This record gives sequence, C-alpha cells and structure tokens, in this order.
Amino acid sequence: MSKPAAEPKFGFSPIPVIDISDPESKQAIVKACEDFGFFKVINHGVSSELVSVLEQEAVKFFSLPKSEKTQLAGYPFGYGSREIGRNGDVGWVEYLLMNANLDFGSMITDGLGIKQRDTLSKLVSDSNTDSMFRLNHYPPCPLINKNTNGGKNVIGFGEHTDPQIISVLRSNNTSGLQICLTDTSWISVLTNGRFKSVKHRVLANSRKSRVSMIYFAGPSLTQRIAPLTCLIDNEEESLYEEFTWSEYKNSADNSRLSDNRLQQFKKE
Ligand code: GA4
Repeated sequence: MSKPAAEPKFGFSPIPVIDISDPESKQAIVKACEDFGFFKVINHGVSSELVSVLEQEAVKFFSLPKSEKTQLAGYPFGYGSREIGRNGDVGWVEYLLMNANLDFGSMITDGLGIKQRDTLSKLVSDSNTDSMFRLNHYPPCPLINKNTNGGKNVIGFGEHTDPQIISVLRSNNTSGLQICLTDTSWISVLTNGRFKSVKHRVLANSRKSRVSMIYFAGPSLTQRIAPLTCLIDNEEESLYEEFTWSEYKNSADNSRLSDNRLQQFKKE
C-alpha cells in the first residue's frame, strides 16, 4: 500500500513549507502550486555558506558608486534603477539582471503523475534555455514617513506575474514580498489553468534594505508552449492557442507589469 501524500505544512503564515529532501513531498508541491502558486522550500541542500557569499557579493555590488553601476546599464540584461521593463513601470528598486543557463522540474512532473519525469526539467535545462538570474536591492525608503506621506506603502516592485516556468527566490531577512491570493487580498510573505503564476509585489521598507536573488527558469526561445497532452483529459480542450516562448516573451516585454499576459492567447 502506498503511503498517504505528505500534506503541506504551514508555519505562522499560510504559505506552505515544503521539505524537498522528503520524496513524499511531491504531492504537497503540486497542491501548493494549485492553491498558492508559491511555497517555501526547506532542506534544499544549497549550503548556507554559498547563499551568504552570494548575498555579500550582491550587497557589495549595490554599494558601489552609482557611476560604476550604471556602466553596466542595458536592456534586457544589466543594471537598472527605478525603471522596470520599458513600458513606464517604476519602483523603489535597483537591480542586476543576468542571463543564466539549472533542474527543478523533476519533482513537479513526478507529482503531477507525468510518466516522463524530465518533461519539465528538460524544458529548462537545455543548453539554450532562456533562463535568468536577478539581484534586486530595495534600499530603505525615506519617503515612508508618518508625517509626510501618512505612512502609506511605497511600491518596490509593482504587482506582476512571472512569465517563466518556475522562479526560485531567496531574500535576506527583510519583509516586503507579498503574494495575492484573491484579486483583493494581499498576504505578506516571510510563488491547462491548474498551476497559475501567482501575482506578487514588493513593498519598500522605511528602515531596512531588502536584497533578493531570483532564478527564473525559462525554456528555449523556440520551445512551443501548449498544455502537456498527458495532463489533458480526452474530451478536454486546450484553453489557449499555441505559442512559442519567444512569442510569449515578446508580448511580455511589450506589456506593463500588472497586465494579464495570457489573455491574448486565450481561445475565444
Ligand atoms: C517579471 C519577471 C522577471 O523579473 C523579468 C521581468 C521583466 C523585466 O524586468 O524586464 C518584465 C516583467 C518580468 C514582466 C513584464 C515586462 C517584462 C518587466 C515588464 C514590465 C525579467 C521577466 O522575464 O518578466
């Protein structure tokens, strides 16, 4: 008899915490993706030394004089400050976006019952994947002041959904990331229609600096994007017109952060 599926565990926040060293956690991952589109991973095997070296290097980079950082300015990759994308979005943030070419998909494919276990990981571990690594720095924001702005929120990174297949995020101990569970409520985080890309945003902090690093796992530019046939029932139809990752990326690059990027690919 098979063991019952491991249920996601919840800490103080409603965000599921998944122990990925436990092979039984695959169903919990799938449930977290369906219910939240976001989960916290523990026992991931990435050494804390490596994480802190990376974080220190990021802090060092952002402490450089502005003139040195702007030498790396560019689009889509490079250094940027305040402006996000090229369609008028701004935030209390500076960042460094880099092209990166890794494997996280096998547990999810397994959890979804997809026979070929590397279906998803193959998409993002090809030698020519369109994956990226992003460092974000949200400096303390003096504008948040009870006397001058009534202590209102200042947006660090406006609400948006990530276009890629999976995003892996690590941040220092500064709050700010929020995910949207329904269209009206925001929950503070200490991620054919089954898994939705979670809407999220970052709020600036009045006193503390927030540094985050995100790996966005994307497929190759020519990859055709369509629901996996093994996940579609016989009578069920795809909800979307087929497109390539390159087509989707182009339309994302021409969108504003808060736009619904899948809408234009929806079937009538
Ligand atoms: C969100 C996820 C990644 O950070 C990113 C972002 C990209 C950018 O900063 O250039 C986008 C944004 C992100 C989605 C909509 C478009 C493109 C800014 C923007 C307004 C690098 C990505 O791939 O999409």
